[in-house]
Amino acid sequence: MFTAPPSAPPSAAPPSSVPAGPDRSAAVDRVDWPAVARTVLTSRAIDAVEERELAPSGLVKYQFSARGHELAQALLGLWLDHPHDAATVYYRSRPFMLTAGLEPEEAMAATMARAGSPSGGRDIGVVFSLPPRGRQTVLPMSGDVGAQYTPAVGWAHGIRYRSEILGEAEWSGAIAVVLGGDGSCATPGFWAALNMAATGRLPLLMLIEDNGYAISVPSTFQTPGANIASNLAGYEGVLILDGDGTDPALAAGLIDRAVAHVRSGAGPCLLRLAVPRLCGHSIQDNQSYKDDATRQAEEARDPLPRLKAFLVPSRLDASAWDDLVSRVETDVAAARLRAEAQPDGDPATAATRVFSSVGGIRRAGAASNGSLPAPETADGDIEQVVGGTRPEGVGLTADWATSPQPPEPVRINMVDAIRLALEAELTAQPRLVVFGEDVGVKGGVHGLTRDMQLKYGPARVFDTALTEEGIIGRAVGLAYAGLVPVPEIQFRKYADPATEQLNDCGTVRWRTNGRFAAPIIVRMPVGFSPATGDPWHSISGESVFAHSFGWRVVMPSNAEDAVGLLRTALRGDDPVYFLEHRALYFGAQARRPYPGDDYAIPFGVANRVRAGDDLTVVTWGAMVHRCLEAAEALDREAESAGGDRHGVPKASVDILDLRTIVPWDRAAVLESVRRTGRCLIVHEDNLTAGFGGEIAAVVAQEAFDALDAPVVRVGAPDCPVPYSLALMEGVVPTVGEIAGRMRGLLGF
Ligand SMILES: Cc1ncc(C[n+]2csc(CCOP(=O)(O)OP(=O)(O)O)c2C)c(N)n1
Repeated sequence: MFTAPPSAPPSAAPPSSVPAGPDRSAAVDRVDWPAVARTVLTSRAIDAVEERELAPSGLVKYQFSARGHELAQALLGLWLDHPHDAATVYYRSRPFMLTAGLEPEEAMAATMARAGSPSGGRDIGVVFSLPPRGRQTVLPMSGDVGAQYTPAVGWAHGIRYRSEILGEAEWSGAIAVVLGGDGSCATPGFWAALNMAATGRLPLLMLIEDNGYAISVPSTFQTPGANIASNLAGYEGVLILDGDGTDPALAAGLIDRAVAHVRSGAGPCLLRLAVPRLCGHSIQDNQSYKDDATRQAEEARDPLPRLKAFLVPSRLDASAWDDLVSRVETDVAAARLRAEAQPDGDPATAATRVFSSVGGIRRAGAASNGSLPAPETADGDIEQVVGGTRPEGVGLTADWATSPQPPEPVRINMVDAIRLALEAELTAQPRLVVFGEDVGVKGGVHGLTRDMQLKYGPARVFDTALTEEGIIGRAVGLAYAGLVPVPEIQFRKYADPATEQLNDCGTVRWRTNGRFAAPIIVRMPVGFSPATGDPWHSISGESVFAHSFGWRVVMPSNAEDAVGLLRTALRGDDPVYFLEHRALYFGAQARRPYPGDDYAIPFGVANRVRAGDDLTVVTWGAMVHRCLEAAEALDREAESAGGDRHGVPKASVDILDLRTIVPWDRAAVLESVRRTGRCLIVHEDNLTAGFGGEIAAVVAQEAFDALDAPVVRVGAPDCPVPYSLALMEGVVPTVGEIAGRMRGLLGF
């Protein structure tokens, strides 16, 4: 039976005492209090303009105030003075953004969706990111509560890697910071991050701004006893601090202690600061769930009058305070007019910057292994300021080799070929790291990373905790820190818990208007195994990935292609799903000679694995081999019947292995269909909304007049893959079924 927790929000109240620790009262004297006051007042003035004028008049659609939260954030920003400090934030973090260098004009341009906002009007105005402006970098946040945590862990890990493994002294002492509310403490991202930071002793500061509510739901629903700090008192490896975020001296002391702890390399810290939310969750929220007494108690804890009382007259005389107030009001009013006068973005640009401007597909002849300059975009902006290797000009390019070099006579398994390619890239790219569940000591559940840790060390090839959200979120943060992360998801189905991070990763470039990128290469086994199937390990599922934004989707059918495509992925600027078919890891059909340590294949170029004139077959992954077998079965039939319609003892079937689903080679498919007049699409993913539907639609639209027969798709029925091999025959397309469809189309 559901039992509601007590509805009173005790977390809104500050703790009665400050936890023991070194005396940080000296911190108070080091604070630039006029700067703190300016930030608090500026944030308050922007909120006032939006709440009273811009939102009611419809100019701001999503209005989120930070009233009550300002002081804690304004203080924290002062401590982030290392050039490689970075933070992930949330929608109530505008005061903190002002400390990072966000201008009031940009802030209001953002909420009014104007062209001059950091996202160019693409994202909600309080969903922030900001490349470094002499202060902390603000990494792209997500609209998903809790999704901000694990990328911050990745940045913390990146600091450790760059300072200790790459020996870049300038990264030493930097920290990662993440801001979140009390509601976010109930999310998987929070726990994954806490766990990873604590087990890795990573330099991460988690600031929890506890205002007692998540929209209307009191924090008693989020955390037992409503105080995350007291619950975590025994959590090993994390310094837990707790205090009143409206008390200037106390908050400054706690922040000073928290930052000093994390900077010293002693490990992460969680700092909970109790703050009042002096507004609705957003402007639409009338706070009907708070009674008058609660609201009065919150008003009594407003940090602004507390700050004034703290500063005036002992640190600032009254007239200086008044001057500051009126200057801020004048500045914000002027900034508002400038923001309002900004144009809207150009609709013609709305769908740009989804992928790298070089599309992850660099042409042969580009610099072979040197630095690449950041490309100029059409409007003259420099693209990709943060994330991946490109901004620092240290990335390698993939130069296309049309034929494998050097030719090796020995055919090897696809699993070994992928291992060799990964090792070659680990050697070539010191920033590349490989990680996931069991990939370290064990060498992966398929042995793909066998001995890799021995060769490259535990800093470059390592095990992770069992949290897919954590694996991908960490990868995203590592990519922001300029590394080349190659996370492994143990099986396709187990990417499910990481869905939020995966989807958010794909939209980073677009929603930051090209400024940030998170090129991560996610390897995962997919599909049935030759020994058995099952609903958990045997999913193919590429169409779901193809439907998400900003991802390249790669699915090789043999060892040689796997090497060439993996190299392109590892040297590109876009996130890539690299789908490795389980039946092909050790399957004889997929064996090829190792094509060499420089071999690369461009994305979006299909491979004609069999040439013919009467039927086009479009396929990928393990189905390539079944289609070949089916065509060979037809050859035998043609032979015994005395030849095909051309009198040749072969079925004239053109088979295209797409190799990459995003992008897919439309030109090759259309050229073939225009020649053959018939099209069969074969995939292992289930039929409804499978990628075959996309191809069929394009063929119908673009080559309708060339078709002599309906476009036919073969795929799994809409059910999971069964455990029994016998039952599996009824789900995964068989050679017999494919041959039957070929026969039907050839005879149409
Ligand atoms: C994953 C997810 N679920 C639900 C929401 C809708 N939502 C937006 S803010 C919010 C409350 C968050 O509260 P808290 O973390 O305490 O921050 P506060 O707004 O109180 O500062 C909810 C439920 C969301 N954005 N993301």
